[in-house]
Amino acid sequence: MFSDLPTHAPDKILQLMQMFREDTRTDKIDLGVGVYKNAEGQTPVMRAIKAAEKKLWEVETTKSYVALAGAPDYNDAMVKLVLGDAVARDQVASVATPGGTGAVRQSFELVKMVNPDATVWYSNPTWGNHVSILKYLGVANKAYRYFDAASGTVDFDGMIADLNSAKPGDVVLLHGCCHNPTGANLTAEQWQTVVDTLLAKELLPMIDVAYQGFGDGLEEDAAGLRLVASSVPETLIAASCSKNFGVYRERTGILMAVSADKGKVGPAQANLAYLNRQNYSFPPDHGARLVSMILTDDALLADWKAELEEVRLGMLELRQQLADELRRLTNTDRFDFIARHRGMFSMLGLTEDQIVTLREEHGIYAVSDSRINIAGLNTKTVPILAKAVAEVVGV
Ligand code: PLP
Ligand code: TYF
Repeated sequence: MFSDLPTHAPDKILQLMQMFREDTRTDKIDLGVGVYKNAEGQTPVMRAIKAAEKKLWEVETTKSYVALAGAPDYNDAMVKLVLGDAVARDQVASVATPGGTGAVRQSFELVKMVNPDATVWYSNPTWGNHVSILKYLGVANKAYRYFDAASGTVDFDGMIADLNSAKPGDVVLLHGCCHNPTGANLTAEQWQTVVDTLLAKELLPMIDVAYQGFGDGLEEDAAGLRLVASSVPETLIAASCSKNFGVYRERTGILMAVSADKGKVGPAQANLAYLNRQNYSFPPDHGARLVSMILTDDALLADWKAELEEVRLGMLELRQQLADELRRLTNTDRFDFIARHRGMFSMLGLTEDQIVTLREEHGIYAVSDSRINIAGLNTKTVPILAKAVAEVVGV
């Protein structure tokens, strides 16, 4: 059988990670994979996570199984963090998952199980794993217009026109905030129009939120998804703790099914737990436990929020510095959008050849679609990147 194994197209981001590791230049700059890095290039364990880990070591008396849905404390705390007061707790079914990816995957599986005729609509472009998992599961999928590369803004008319061609019961995959890879996000007004479209066309929103707190703030970043969840009959939400708690390798995420009809929550809960059981039985607990310890302890919560805010503001400063520097060097407003984008990413609008030149001649690693990770920069490397970009675009 093994001789019949197929080959698979590699993930271009993970491939780039490997190329960066193998590059022996000491002044190389990694703007590839979406992992937060501080000015020293480190991805630190957050202070509140360290403190929670220390406490957990002291108080944890067993590593026995928890529950198919994960720890109830974790589910409660995460539902509150993501949804706030937008819906009542008894309108939400939820299960802990291995990372946001586990939640994304199981939301697609739920769609496939219940409505095999549904098409999942995703933004063009989107995180590569969305499309990859949809294809792997054999779920019908289609792109909707999202990004206008020329202006660096959302092509909102195109998006709504495409969603209007969806059939009732189709699923619309939305990024809750900090769109990956473009960095271009919907305004409050545009979220409202999306809600109107979902309602008019009877579409099911599936919201992937992997960067809450990295854009405009914890509450601000959840405003769009909260509007959706409180306005439409049913919403699926996949949330990740990887970035905002910095617990990437612990695999900490949650899948929520929100229903206006409380009578639907029990069956939804049973089905989410069923999917956990089919895939891996009990979800990982360590990261989830740390997250719930932080979210339910005033001092840890305050410290986590303070550190997250430092991270967010640091990225905003780098965005402004890069936009200013590019404006000065190119003498155009072509790159002003970088300061207006939010989250870890922006797409620079360079060609694949220009990205290759950045890598080969300048040791600067960006994804081939010209996505850069803003957190891969620091105040010293921003001018280096700006100069290299100005050079490859020929000014
Ligand atoms: N969704 C998006 C848009 C992402 O960028 C990521 C990034 O890692 C994830 C989901 C899932 O992350 P994880 O599975 O590491 O929690
Ligand atoms: O987009 C990113 O860079 C992050 C990290 O297969 C990531 O979301 C990238 C690729 C991948 C898993 C995570």
